[in-house]
Amino acid sequence: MNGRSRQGPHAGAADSAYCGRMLPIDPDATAETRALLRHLGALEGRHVLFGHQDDFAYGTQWSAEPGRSDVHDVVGVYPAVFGFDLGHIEIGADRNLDGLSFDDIRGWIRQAHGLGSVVTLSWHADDVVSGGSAWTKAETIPHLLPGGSHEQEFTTALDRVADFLSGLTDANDRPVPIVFRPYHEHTGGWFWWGKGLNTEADFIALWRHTVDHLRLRRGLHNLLYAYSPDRRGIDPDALADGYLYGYPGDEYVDILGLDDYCDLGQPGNPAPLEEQHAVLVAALTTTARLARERGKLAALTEVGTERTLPDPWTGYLLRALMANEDTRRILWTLSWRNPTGEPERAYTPQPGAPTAADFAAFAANPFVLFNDELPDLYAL
Ligand code: BMA
Repeated sequence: MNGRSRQGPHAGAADSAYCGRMLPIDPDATAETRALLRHLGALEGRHVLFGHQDDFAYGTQWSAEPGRSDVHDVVGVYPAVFGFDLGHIEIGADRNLDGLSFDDIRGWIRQAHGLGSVVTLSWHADDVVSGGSAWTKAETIPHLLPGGSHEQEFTTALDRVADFLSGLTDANDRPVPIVFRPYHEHTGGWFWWGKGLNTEADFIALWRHTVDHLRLRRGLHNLLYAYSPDRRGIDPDALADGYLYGYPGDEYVDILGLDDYCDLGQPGNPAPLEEQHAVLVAALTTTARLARERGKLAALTEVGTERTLPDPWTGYLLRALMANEDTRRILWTLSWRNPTGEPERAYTPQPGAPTAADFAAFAANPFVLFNDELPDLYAL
């Protein structure tokens, strides 16, 4: 049961700020990949898509139940964007870093695409130099680049990513368009590719090398590339400069993303809530403006709405997304995963949870699209 509006979006490509001319960085992108970017561009300023990480895989109180979704349990519809993570594909593992089998992930990607939603993949890549996790704090990048001590190992890692991505096909054997979001949150110092551990030039070189490898050497043409710095590593008084730290260039990025957990009432942030909200709005405004200046799309590629807020969805997140003309151009918002048995770490509510009614109100807002209200994002 849900009280959601059934009104579909009324956007057409001709109404888009880009008049339907927006093109992927890959001149050889598949027709469906080009269509996805164009159709997303046509929704800009009119709607925001709701996304959830690992939505089909498990929820706070279940795992491996085909067709189940915490989001669906609460609002009766699936997300418009599905995120999954490739971490551990680079070491040739059968399961990702959260224990999900890559065969299952491939199936969920097909399922999400078959429903007409957007699929985005992040990559918590291990540090192939030390064998440590993505959270290894070492200057790893120079060892991976051409001429580096682990160039060969890194080529193998990239090839394993490419092998997985090239196996993602739909029911007609066409490649599924994927928003690939590697090396996320690089403005923070917690991943081996992060700021403070490497030079900015090396981060840019890593990004470009990765895109070139997938596109030119491996011939993958079903990818849109999303760049996603984390707000925590960006000075709120110098948002644009901080955002662009490590930006690999307009030829290497399709979507300007932002990850933000720190401006949403986390216990670790001592600033009054309204101040935090203002920073969230400013960060989204900056992201969308920088995207527009470059003819790119913008998205809130990860967000952590705090469960302790009274109305985290309508009163906080949606208010920020609808705050002004710029924030309204943020194309999607993706909530992170709901680990089984850990309700305190869930980023979307359970039926009956204190914030479930607010989540349903968020879903019912005509500005917000879930799967059932999407136009055909892949129509040629
Ligand atoms: C992080 C946490 C980790 C998880 C990783 C990849 O943000 O949720 O527990 O392993 O994402 O999903």
